Amino acid sequence: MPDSGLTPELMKEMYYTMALSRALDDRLWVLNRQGRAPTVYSSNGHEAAQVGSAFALNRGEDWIVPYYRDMALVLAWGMTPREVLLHFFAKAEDPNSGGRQMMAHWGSHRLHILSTGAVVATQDAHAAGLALASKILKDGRVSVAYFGEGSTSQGEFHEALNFAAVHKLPVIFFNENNGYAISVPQRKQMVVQDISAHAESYGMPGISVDGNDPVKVYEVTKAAADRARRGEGPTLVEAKTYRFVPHSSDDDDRAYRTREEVQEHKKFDPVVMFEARLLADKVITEADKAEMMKKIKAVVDDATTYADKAPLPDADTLGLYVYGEDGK
Ligand SMILES: Cc1ncc(C[n+]2csc(CCOP(=O)(O)OP(=O)(O)O)c2C)c(N)n1
Ligand SMILES: [Mg+2]
Repeated sequence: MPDSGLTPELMKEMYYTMALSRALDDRLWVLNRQGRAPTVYSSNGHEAAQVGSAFALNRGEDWIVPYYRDMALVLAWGMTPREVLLHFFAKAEDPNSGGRQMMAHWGSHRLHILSTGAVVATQDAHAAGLALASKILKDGRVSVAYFGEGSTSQGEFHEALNFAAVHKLPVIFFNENNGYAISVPQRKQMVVQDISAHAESYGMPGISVDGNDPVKVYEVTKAAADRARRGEGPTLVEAKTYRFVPHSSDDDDRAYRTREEVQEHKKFDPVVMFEARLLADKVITEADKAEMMKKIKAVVDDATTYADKAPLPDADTLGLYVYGEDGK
């Protein structure tokens, strides 16, 4: 057992969350092809990075500012599968936006998830702003911005890092580097190999970690959160990973990467590898695994049925939150 402070119970919960996310994601693709979920953005392949980092934070108490790739993250943070599917079906009861936001644009007052902006990298500045508020309020919270490597070409990324470093803000910039920005491979997006290299320019630690290993991600994120809570300022974390599915359900990744490449990366599937490790370390047994899979199937089925039956938003509420509380 690694000396990570992770108990077997927590590891089991991490694995359950990763496997749940993968199963929910598989269901979403089916629902999309049936014409029921308009668009799907997946965390498929990113589960270890998202769940490992979430477990290192005060889930539901700290602030996260996710992006569309972060379904496993919001599940780890406390969003329920029912809530996820209510969102993908754009139902009135969707806690993310009452059925108004684009799919996979997360947000929750209850869980301290700042509403996702569609413009990539804006979340970096939002997280720095939240961290500034925490510093002023002395509320002990850490804020975490999650973003893809492609978004680091945006000015906001650099402005947010600089601002956070100057003001020693309790924030973590958490990069999920999957090597592609839709069809654009990293080598066409930037010259540097490691996103973490940017940290040096702004005077903060920058760490690259195997994003397919949830325990390693947990350790690195925990150290960054401890540093932030001690008042020592921000950290840039880069979790190197891969997405196994197209960018979204509207993308065809065969146009820009070979099937052989995808298969090669599947050897490092974070869900499969973590499961094998927990079985080998006897953290879970085959019987535990079978029980978890049964539960996951029931939970995914329940969420689908529940969200399917839930009512759509009333047309009279169309302007609500757009022009003001009363929608006028
Ligand atoms: C400023 C801006 N430019 C372009 C887009 C369109 N867009 C949406 S996602 C995306 C790719 C982002 O790739 P990356 O940051 O690597 O994240 P990934 O999807 O790979 O996790 C682009 C170009 C956008 N939303 N915002
Ligand atoms: Mg990317």
